[in-house]
Amino acid sequence: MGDADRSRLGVGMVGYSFMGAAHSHAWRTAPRFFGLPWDLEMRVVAGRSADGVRAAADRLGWQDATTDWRTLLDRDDVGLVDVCTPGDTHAEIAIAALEAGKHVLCEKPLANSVAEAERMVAAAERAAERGVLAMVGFTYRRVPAVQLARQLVADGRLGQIRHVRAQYLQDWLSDPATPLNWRLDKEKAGSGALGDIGAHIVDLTQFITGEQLTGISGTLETFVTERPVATEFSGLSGTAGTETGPVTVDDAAVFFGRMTGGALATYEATRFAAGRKNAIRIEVNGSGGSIAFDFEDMNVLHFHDASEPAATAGFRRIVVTEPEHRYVGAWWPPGHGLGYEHAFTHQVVDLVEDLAAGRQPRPSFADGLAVQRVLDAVERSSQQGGGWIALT
Ligand code: SOE
Repeated sequence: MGDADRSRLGVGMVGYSFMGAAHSHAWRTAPRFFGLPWDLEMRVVAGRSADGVRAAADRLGWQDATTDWRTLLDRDDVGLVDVCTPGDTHAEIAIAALEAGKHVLCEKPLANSVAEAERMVAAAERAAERGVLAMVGFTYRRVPAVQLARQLVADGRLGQIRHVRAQYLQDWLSDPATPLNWRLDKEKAGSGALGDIGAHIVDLTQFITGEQLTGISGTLETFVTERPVATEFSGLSGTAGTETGPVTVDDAAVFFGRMTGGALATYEATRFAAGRKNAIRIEVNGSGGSIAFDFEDMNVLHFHDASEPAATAGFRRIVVTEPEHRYVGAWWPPGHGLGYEHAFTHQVVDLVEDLAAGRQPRPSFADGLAVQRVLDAVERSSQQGGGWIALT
């Protein structure tokens, strides 16, 4: 096929802050390292401030900037809308984009409520009948060591899964002087640590084990209920003003559940784990062995094979940087590791390959809804003092 015959996918992105920057990097980088079936065009970025969005377009590599995301829907040169806004606008933008015939990539968690997520799934199902497809961005699935963990489970190397242990530990809120931002506002974010980072470990544990949670019991806590209002905020830090305002979400979530195969699963999501920066720790114990992953050492997977002789058995540290490992061959020579941003690039690669093949990308909006149901169950359980909430 000659270059002139290659299809092009024009992308329009909504939001240009932390996630917008990570997604922009991925749209720019994916075609440069991976042989994609389609050419990508970074057409337009939308945001609320005219100056801010124009500066972001120039900095992040977008051709046009607009303050009205709805204009993306009328553009013939935009085939996909990438939603990088806070959760309160996901449903509105994603549903409108799907109805306008645009593929959608939507940041996690899918929505701020189960009702919104259900409407998004219904819109995605209607769109899929016309070949218009939607994906939710649980990016950590695309870390090569996570892919290897899933492969080991799928290959039966862990046998019957008995324990799933998951933590997502950050500390960027442990200082009470850290100012408020939208992630601490229930109206905008839906929930706190639960939806922001707990959603990731719910998705990861279900992805790695191939099992679903069947019920949950949990509790939420807000340690610091009042914080300074920010005069400006960028990424996860900002400048504190003199006024204060309420924190309306949880600071930490602790919950446990049962999985379809009978395993017990425990979860801890907090932004108050002093010294832990982005520690996503997943351990799975089965009748045949165990795997352990920590995102703070993200190029490594620990694997214990219980069939090895007892005298020499034990966790092996596998450095997941070989060309045999998923995605790795497109990057550097063996041993030269990957980082946070690579998972976003892999997400674009998988998405574009699926779109070009007319395949439903995963995680789908239905997968996002399944996670949303778990988040909702944890909130309800916490309100009832930790009571058991069945999920299936
Ligand atoms: C903040 O806790 C945050 O940026 C999350 O919103 C992201 O999903 C995670 O990748 C890193 O931490």
